Amino acid sequence: MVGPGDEHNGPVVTIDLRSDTVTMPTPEMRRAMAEAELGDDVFGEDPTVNRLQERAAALMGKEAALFVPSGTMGNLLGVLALARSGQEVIAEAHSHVFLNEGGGAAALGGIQIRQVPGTAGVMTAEQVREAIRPLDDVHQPPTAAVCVENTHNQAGGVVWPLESLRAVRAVADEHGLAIHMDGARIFNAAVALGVPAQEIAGHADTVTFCLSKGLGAPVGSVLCGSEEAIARAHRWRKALGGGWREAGVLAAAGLWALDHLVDRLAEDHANARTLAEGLAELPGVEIDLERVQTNIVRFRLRTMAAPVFVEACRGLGVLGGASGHGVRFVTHLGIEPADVQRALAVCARVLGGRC
Ligand code: TLP
Repeated sequence: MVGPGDEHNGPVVTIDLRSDTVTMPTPEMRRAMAEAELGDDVFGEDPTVNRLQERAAALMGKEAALFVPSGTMGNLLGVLALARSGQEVIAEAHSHVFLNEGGGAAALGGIQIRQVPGTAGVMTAEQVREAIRPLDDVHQPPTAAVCVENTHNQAGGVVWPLESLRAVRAVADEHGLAIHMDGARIFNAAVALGVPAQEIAGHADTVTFCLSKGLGAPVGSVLCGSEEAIARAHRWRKALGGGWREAGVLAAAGLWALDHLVDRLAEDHANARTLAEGLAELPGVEIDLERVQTNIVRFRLRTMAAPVFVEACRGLGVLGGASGHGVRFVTHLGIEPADVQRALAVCARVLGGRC
C-alpha cells in the first residue's frame, strides 16, 4: 500500500497497526481458496466447510462446530445457544461481547449482560460467584452463563491464566452455569502460554475463534461446542440470514491458516513486545508492559490527545487506533520487525513535536 510522502525517501509504504483484521490473504491462501472443493452449505454439502468445522471442533476439543461470518456472530450464537430470553449472562465490564457487538444478545435473544469489572480483563472466581443471582428470588433474572474473553482486547491482549479459568469453571459448575469463551484470539493465548488451544477451550462449553484476525483469512470465525449447542446455534444462524452457500471458498482460507499460520503468531508477539518496549522509552508514554503478552499494544499519552497523536502518525504513514484516552497498535501477518522500527521512529517524531 503506497502511503503519504516522506520528505527524504519519497512515497513510503503504510504500516497498518489498526488491527489484525487488516491482514490480507497470502498468495498460497488465495490459491487454496481458488482450488477449494465446493457445495451448498445450506444442504450441509460443502466439503471444505465440513472439513473446517471438523478440524475446528477437534482443535478445540468439542463435539461440533459451525462456520460463521464473524466473531460477533459467533459470540452471539454462543450466547443464544447457552441462555434464554429473560436470563442473564455474566461478562467482564470491558468485554467485546458487552461493548462492541451492537447489543445483539439483548436485541435478538432478550438476554441481559451483567458486567463484572475484572482486573486486566480477568474476572476472579469470587467476583463471578457474587454476580450470580439467587435462584429463589423472583425479582432477579436467572443467571445462565458466564462469558470470558481470551485474549482480552480492551485489556491489551491479556491472556487469562489457566488457574483463573479453572477457578471460574469451578464456580460455574457449582451453580450449573455454562461458559462461553470469546476466543477471537485464542490461538494468540495458546501460543503465549505454550499450550494447545484445547487446553484453554476445555474450560468453556462454547468457544468462538476468528480466522480473520492474526490467522490472516479474509473472512470467518468458528463457533465450537456440544452437538446440542451447535444445533441451536445453527438454527439461529439461519434465522439471522447467515445460511451460506458455497462458503468453502472462504473455509479453504481458514483451513490453510490453521495449517500454516498458527505458530507464526509468536512473531507478532515478539514484534508487539519490541514495539511496547520502544514506546515505553518515549516521552509522555504510559504503558503497562506486563499487559503486553500477545499482539496488542495499548498505551496512554500524558502530553497529547490520543486522536491527535493517531492523526499525526497517519500523516507519516503509520496507522493506529484511538479509543478514549488510549492508543492501540496491533501487530499481525503484514508487520515485519523493520516496520516496528519505522513505527517507533514515527512515534518518536510525533511525540518529540518534530512532525
Ligand atoms: N475486534 C476488532 C473490532 O472490534 C474492530 C478489533 O479490531 O480488535 N471478540 C474480540 C475480542 C474482538 O476483538 C473482536 C473484533 C470480535 C470479538 C468480533 O469479531 P468480528 O470483527 O469478526 O465480528
